[in-house]
Amino acid sequence: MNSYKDYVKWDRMPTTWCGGCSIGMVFKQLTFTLEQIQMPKERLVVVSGIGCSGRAAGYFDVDSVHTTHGRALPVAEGIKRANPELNVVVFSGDGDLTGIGGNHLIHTSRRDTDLTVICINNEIYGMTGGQMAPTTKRGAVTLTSAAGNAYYPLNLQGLLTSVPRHFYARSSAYRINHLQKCIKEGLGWKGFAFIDVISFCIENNGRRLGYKNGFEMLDKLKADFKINTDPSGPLAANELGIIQNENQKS
Ligand SMILES: Cc1ncc(C[n+]2csc(CCOP(=O)(O)OP(=O)(O)O)c2C)c(N)n1
Ligand SMILES: [Mg+2]
Repeated sequence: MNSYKDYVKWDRMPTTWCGGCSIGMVFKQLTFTLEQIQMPKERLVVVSGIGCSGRAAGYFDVDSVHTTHGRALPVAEGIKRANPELNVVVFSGDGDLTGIGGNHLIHTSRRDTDLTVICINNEIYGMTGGQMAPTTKRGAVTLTSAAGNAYYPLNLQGLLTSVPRHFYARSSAYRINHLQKCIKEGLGWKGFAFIDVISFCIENNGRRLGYKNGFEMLDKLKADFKINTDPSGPLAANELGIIQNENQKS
């Protein structure tokens, strides 16, 4: 029997993540889920890109790769294609996966490669100081949008569900049971499973937006998002849930 603790490299603790950061919360839920399904350690590979979220690869006590910025998906796809027996989990940030790695996201999802992607969507380039990302809300003040972000954020749900066969889940760092369910179903999905985890960054984004601490940001996630257990169409902006389609026809 593996405990969730067996999936963690304890000699690397504490992590580099700031106090009150949501990345550690999601990291922990992933380890809990691995324990629940008794994922064999030798069958699991974790791949990350660069960024605070990307540090996760180094904290899992399984084979892992900390790739260059934006390149987690092609590396993960290579691993999966070389050894289809492996469960390949990509754990990375919104900037990494949807910004610099955005082209890979389009094509890896289109190829329906059997990967489970956990995207820590804190709506910012956190590690580098808080530059606006493709996920940053319109009007949000960031390091690089002092007058408010002039652009629309990327519609991740729309992008990922434009592939006929798809698995897109939106959860949050606050709804931990729902997050575990999404991760579990994503791991069980044969194909490209993308879990968009609405998260936050207090140090390089939240304070600029007027939050005092991580708890206030977590509380905001609680207030803003509701779980839809049986969505009949696309998730509304304030909804968490799973959108999946087995249909392979174009
Ligand atoms: C090719 C390249 N470009 C830019 C950078 C600088 N860089 C490092 S982390 C990062 C942003 C990461 O943002 P995100 O993926 O959202 O992760 P977070 O830190 O928010 O968890 C950037 C732009 C880099 N390391 N390599
Ligand atoms: Mg980010």
